[in-house]
Amino acid sequence: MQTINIPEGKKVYFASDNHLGAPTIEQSYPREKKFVTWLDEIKEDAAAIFLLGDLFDFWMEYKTVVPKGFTRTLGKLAEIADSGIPIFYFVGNHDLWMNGYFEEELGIPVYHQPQQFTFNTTTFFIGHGDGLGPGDIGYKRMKKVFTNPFCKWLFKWLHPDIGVRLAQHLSVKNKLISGDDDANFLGEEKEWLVQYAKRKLETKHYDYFVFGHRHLPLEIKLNEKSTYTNLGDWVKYYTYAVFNGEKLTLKEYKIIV
Ligand SMILES: [Mn+2]
Repeated sequence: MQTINIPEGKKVYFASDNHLGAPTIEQSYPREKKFVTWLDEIKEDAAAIFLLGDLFDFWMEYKTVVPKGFTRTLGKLAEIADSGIPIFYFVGNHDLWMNGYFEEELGIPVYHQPQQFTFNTTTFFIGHGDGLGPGDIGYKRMKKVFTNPFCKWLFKWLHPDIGVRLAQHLSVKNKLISGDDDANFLGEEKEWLVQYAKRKLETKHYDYFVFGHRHLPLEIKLNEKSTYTNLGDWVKYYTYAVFNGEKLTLKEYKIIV
């Protein structure tokens, strides 16, 4: 559990699921430009920035090599982190092979599991949201392969030009592997992150649950005091959440870049 004090007038920002590089680097470039413009804007009053996964449609770190591209995003994150604004990264199912680069190069801590945070006195449960709760079964099966040490070792020995291209192809083409079901609201009873959050609340209170992964902007009251917010995405919705020290609000970034 980490506690962050939010000074008067400052805010905490949340965004997820940019899927940079998909379907191609060129085609995702306008989305990247918009995201970097947003980062540039929020740094003015950000007390902290949370990126909740799938920033990249595919990310792989070899010992001395990372994928090409995303220079403006990485540069902007470096600039903001260097200015003293803490940035927190939670891996998504598309970029779970992060292995030290963000920490060493950008000074950004990377989490592979959901975490609890307290901002002033408000409690948050934060994560990407993949594989939590009931359902998402095809993806859970694939995640076992993705995180298997032997599979990771095998993949690493493919030449990056082959390995990265193969992974990009699979990521864009295969929804079972990427774990992205069609993003339609299933109804509260079937939304597994709602079920997951409700179960969590049985043992401990949180004011807010914030996840990505669904690619659907959602704000769902779980009970009188708790809310589940899904951040939507930066592919279709360009949505983000902002906490002003009292309340979390879901917003749309409307600027046309
Ligand atoms: Mn995603």
